[in-house]
Amino acid sequence: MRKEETKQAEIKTERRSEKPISSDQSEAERNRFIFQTANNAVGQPEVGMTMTEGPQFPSVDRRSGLSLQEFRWKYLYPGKPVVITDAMEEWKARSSWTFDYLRSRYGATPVVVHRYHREDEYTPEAVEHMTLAEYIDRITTNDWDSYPCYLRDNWKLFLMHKDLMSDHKVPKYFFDWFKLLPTFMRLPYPRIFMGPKGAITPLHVDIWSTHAWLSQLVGRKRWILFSPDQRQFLHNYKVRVEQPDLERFPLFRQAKAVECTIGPGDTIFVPSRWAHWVISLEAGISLTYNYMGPGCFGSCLANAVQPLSLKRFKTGSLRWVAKLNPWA
Ligand SMILES: O=C(O)CCC(=O)C(=O)O
Ligand SMILES: [Fe+2]
Repeated sequence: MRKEETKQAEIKTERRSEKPISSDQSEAERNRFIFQTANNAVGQPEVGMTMTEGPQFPSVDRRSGLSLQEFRWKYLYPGKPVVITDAMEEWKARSSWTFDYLRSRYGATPVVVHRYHREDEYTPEAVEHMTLAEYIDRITTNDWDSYPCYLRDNWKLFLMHKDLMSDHKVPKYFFDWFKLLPTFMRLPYPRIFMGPKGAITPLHVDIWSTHAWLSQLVGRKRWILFSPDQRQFLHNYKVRVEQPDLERFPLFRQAKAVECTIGPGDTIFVPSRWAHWVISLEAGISLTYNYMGPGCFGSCLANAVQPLSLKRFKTGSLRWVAKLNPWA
């Protein structure tokens, strides 16, 4: 079970391994960028931080009442991110999912959390095991500096507590063509992210060049996104967006980003091959799916028949997926 979890974490993002950050960058410099980043977010200033200017990059569109047709022609087919502010209005999770609620109902559930190290960032080995209640207690009483642990990509909560599945519904915009493939060729979704204030997801593109959507239930997150044509400036996604080492990664200066801050009730659509970097501005909870659709059929199908799928078929781990996937 643990092995499978680690494997999932490994395959979730396509990202080259990291080299240590340059040691001549002082702690203060590193923090300055993070805090500027956090403070430039739209919304209320953080307690204890000084609010600087507004967002640094052009904003991702925020839309409500978006028709399926408009979503397709304006965002999905051209591959343009969008924040949809009313895609989860009817979800039970929209009102019920709070840290207290999840803690009181599912607190005894064992979870695996990923510890972030300054030098290596996330590695498959750096995981810790505890109950959900313990984890929630830690992230609601610590920030990233004192507790750099992120519950990432967790789909087992849904497996262990089937009732959680009915708390959300896939919004009409995100039809997943993986539904038409046998279960062993798919990755298990949905996944939950839960983390403390300041939690970071390093720059990456999503697995199999899938499209993704993520709905925010609790807390705000700031996203910085780069379109696929910016890839040449991203040094194989090795740049730390929060503290870019421009001597090592000089092309990053030329990279053009867009950004948004999402909060409870918002759903972000991240098109295939868009690199993204994410920071939690408060302790938060998100639910996410990666999916196959126009623009990423080739990469998804190529990957779906890779040895990983065959291995999962052989080892029977498809049973987990079959049990989880709502359409299986
Ligand atoms: O919410 C986050 O921290 C990052 C989510 C993400 O990029 C992903 O699920 O691939
Ligand atoms: Fe991602």
